[in-house]
Parts: sequence; structure tokens; C-alpha cells
Amino acid sequence: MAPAAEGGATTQTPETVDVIVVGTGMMGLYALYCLREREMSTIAFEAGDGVGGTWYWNRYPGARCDMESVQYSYNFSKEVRDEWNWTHRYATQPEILSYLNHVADRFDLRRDIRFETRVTSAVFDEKTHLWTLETDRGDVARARYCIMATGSLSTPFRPDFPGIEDYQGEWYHGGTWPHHEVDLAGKRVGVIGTGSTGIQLTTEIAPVVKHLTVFQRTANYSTPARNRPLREGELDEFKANHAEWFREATYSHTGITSNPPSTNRSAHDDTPEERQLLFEDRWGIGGQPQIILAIYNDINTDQEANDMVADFVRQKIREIVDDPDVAELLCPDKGQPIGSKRPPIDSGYFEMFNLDNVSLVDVRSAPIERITPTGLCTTDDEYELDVIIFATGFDALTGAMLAIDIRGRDGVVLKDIWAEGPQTNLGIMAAGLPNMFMIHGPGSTSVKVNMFIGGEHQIDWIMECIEHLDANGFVCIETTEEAQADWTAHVQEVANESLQPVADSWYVGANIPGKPRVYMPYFGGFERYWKHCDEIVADGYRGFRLSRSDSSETNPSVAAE
Ligand code: N01
Repeated sequence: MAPAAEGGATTQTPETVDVIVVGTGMMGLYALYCLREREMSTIAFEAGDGVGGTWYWNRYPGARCDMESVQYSYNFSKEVRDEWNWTHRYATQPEILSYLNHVADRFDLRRDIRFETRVTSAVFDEKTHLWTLETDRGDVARARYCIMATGSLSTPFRPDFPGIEDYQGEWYHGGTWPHHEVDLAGKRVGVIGTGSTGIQLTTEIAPVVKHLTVFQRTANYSTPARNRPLREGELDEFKANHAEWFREATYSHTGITSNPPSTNRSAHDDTPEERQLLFEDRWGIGGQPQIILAIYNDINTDQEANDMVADFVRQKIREIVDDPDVAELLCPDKGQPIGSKRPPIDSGYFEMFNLDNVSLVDVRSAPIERITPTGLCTTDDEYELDVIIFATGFDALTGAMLAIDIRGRDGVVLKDIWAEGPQTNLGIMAAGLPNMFMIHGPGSTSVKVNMFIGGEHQIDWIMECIEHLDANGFVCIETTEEAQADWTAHVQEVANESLQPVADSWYVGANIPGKPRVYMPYFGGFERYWKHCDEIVADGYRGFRLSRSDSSETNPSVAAE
């Protein structure tokens, strides 16, 4: 491929394909599969040297999925389902990555993928109706459509502590964990962050390190994963009943089913004794967060109902952790409803704090000030560390899109239009960016729903849309500003009916300094989302402007607005 000419202009003739896919995680792969089925020409750009996205990058010790592996799988291919056998209730990162590699190989998807290539810009040409994408390796490629499968949690965030360049030890981020073996045995290790990554990672490494210091800013409600190998017959039963499961998941809020399911009654309907029995029972069963968080139907909306579960988890933490001061520090504050930060599940996290080689440091009362050559300093102490691990999360939902210089119609720049928070229609399109589709974009169910079911649905919707455009002689589809404003307002309204926006979570961008506080995912539930998407199509792509090459707008629903 030709190098970039001086001044950034390129000298090569751009390749032109029907569709460019950006990212080859779970959904980039499915998009490639769908495009291949339709005999559309494609190029996929992938920053990593392999497929898998999240599961390619997050290879830290202990990384595993906290949704049941049988449900956290593709649904589009019976063959893949039949031939792949998950081993555990919750799969490890290597197992999930093998699965995604298997799918890439099975459908020969790699031949369209340019690895180790990061897209740097995407510019729309109004005359040709083509997008031109450039990469950090000098590729220039054009396409009529772009599918941005760039991931929801794919832009790692590391706080800008001064001194890191002079640190003499090793440091890592959970989201960019090296491919080589990292030997932590016998070392003094500090882990910053107690989200899902920090909880999984610390629990895994505590037994091997010399000393583990956990730097906690916000305590987290974590519940037992109770992971185990799948029982004989369990997998076969799931496969045999997949159609029923799929239907139930499709008509659910989360795209996930839980066993036992919700009681579907209010927490106020039970006596304290009945609640305690139920909580104890579910704690014993453990598993994906819904097992406990969906016991009652008002935990997400009613502060008192939420407090009942939260108090139970705090009670459990106090029972498990020997040192009462440490236990108190590990109990989340009353002002943080359970479930308003992404709930982790664990395999002995609280028990870990009873080990002699593990200590907990509260960096809310005494924040980390700087990294020193031999460790780090908080405002009231200094810690000697051979290794520092940042489990400090991601610039979620918007980070990956905003890392690309995206310029659409009439000089629209994505960074500008999202400056006050993301605006989209359905989380699939943004105004001013014709023919650019996002998967799991802000305003879609994304991280609040089974990412496989939700993502497959979006890609199916996009494929149908492209077919509709082609069959009817349209060259462009673009959301109207009005429909985008309505959808963005609806996303906020729905979130505000719940306790979701209360905590300082990555859902609202609170983890990234300067990021506008906006609840980003759609919390209206999967059933409501896909039905709404269907209605839009049935209404002739209501709220979308479909245009022919002479730019005439012929979408009747838009004309009527
Ligand atoms: O990141 P997080 P994560 N000083 O943002 C702390 C998915 N996931 O990588 O809470 C000190 O949740 C921060 O503190 P606070 C899952 O969706 C899934 O753990 O902001 N601390 C927090 O404790 C998950 O939610 C799995 O006060 C600082 C932590 O860093 C999402 O990815 C596994 C700090 C970041 O927690 C992100 O999880 C892993 C500072 N300056 C991840 N800055 C599965 O099992 C930040 N922190 C599927």
C-alpha cells in the first residue's frame, strides 16, 4: 500500500468496495458474514493482529464473561451452535477468543480483514455518495456504506497520573494486556480500580503475588459467580431448545434469561423474612447479576426496593470479610443504588481480603497523586510496587467513534455534534453521516442487553435497510435531525424513570474527566427496542431521509414531517 504523501495527502488510487467494516470483534465478524452472504464486496479494518475485539484485547488474568456462555453466543448459525461446545457456565477469555476465531475460520472471514490497521478518518463525499476511510498504515479505501463495529468498551482509559514515565517497574492496563506471559509471582503488585476488571483480576492474582494492594475509589456490589463446568446434558438441552430460548430472550428486557427467573412482584409484596430467604437462596445459586438484581421487578426503579437488595449485599460483605474496618470500606455507599454501576460477579473477591498478603487502600479519602519511580503516592502515603495494573476502565460507548476523525455532509464533524453528549437515531445512525451505521452505538441497547442478540439484530436491520435502498434505487439513508432529537430525548426519559443514572458510572461518562454527563445506552429493554425498529421500517423508514442520486427526497414519511 502506498505511503502517505507529504502533508497527509495520499498518492494512491483508493480501493472501492460496497461496504467497509471497522472492527472485527463479535459484531464486525457477523457483519462480514452477512455481507459475504449477500455477495457484497468488503474490506474490514482491524487494529489488532487478530479477530475478537474486546476478547482479543482483554486478556488479563481471570478475564471471563459474566453472562452464561450458552447465551453469550451467536444465534445466526445452527452449524456453529452444534459444533461448538462451551465447557463452563461462564467462559474464560481464551475460550471466547477461540470461539470467535473458530467463526472467523469457519466462514473464511479473514480474507477481507486488514489486521494491525487502525482507521484514522472517514470523510463523506456528497457528490459521489462515497465514504473515504484512511488508516494509520496509509490505506485509502472508499465505500458506499460503513459499518462501525468499533466496540462499546474498546478505548482504554488510564488516569493521567504524573510520573509514569519515570516508573521503574512494569505497568499494564487490563484492556491492553500483553500477549506474552506476565510473571507476577513473588512481586508487590498494585491494582488501581475495582470494577469488573479489577475484581476478576485481583481475585485471580492474589494467591501468586507477594503482596497485592487494591486501590479502591468506589466500593462495588459484587455477587458470587459460582462458576462451574457445564453438567452433562446441559449443553445439549440448551442446543435442542435454542428456538424457545431465543424467543424468550427476544421478548425480554435484557436478551438474557435467568434461572431462576424474576418473581415478577414488587419487593414490597414480601415480608422482611420472605425477602431474606429469597436473597439467601439466590446468593447461593449465584451467577449472572440478573439472578439477584431481577428478583423483584422494582429493584431498578424503586429506591426502597433497591436498598433492600443493597443492604443484603452489604450484610454479606460484613459476614465474609474478617476485618470490620476493611469490610466497611468494601461496602458501597447508600447513595449508589445496586445496578446503577455495571454489576460485577466474582469468584471469591471479598474472601480475598482475608488473605495476609492483600491490603485495601481507600483512594477516595486520599487520592492517588502521582506515580513514583518505585511505586505510587496517595495524598497521605507512599506504596512500593514492582508492578502497577490499571483496571481503570474505558471511554465507553463514544470513545472509539470519537477517536476517528469522522466528517459527514455539510461539514458535519462527529466530535462537534457529540460535544454535549452523543445524539443518534436508534443508536444506529447520526444526523449528517449518511450511510454510516453504528453497531452498539450510544442510544442503542448495547451494553444493557445481551451483546450477541442485540448486535445481531442491529446488523440484520442494517442488511435489510441496504437491501431496501438497493432495490428501490436510493443511494443514501440518513436520520433526520428531528427523529434523532426525539430518540435521544426518549433514551434520556427512559433512563430517568430508573435509578440507572444516579451513580457516577461509565454509563453516564462520569469516569472520563470532562466527558458530558449523559446516560448513553438505551434502557427501555430489548423487546421495546426491536419493536420500535420494526415499526420504523414498516412506516417506510420513518425519521430517515432516503435519497436518490439526484438528491430528491422521496421518503414519504419524511416529506410529511
Ligand atoms: O472498568 P470500570 P472495568 N483513581 O470503569 C477506578 C465490562 N467488563 O474495566 O468507580 C482511582 O468499571 C474506578 O473508580 P470509580 C463491564 O461492562 C466485563 O472494570 O470511577 N480509581 C473503577 O473502580 C464493565 O463494567 C467483564 O470511582 C480510579 C475502576 O477504576 C466494563 O467492562 C469483565 C481512577 C474502573 O472500573 C468496564 O469494567 C471486565 C482514579 N483516577 C469488564 N479512575 C465481564 O465479565 C478510575 N478508577 C464480561
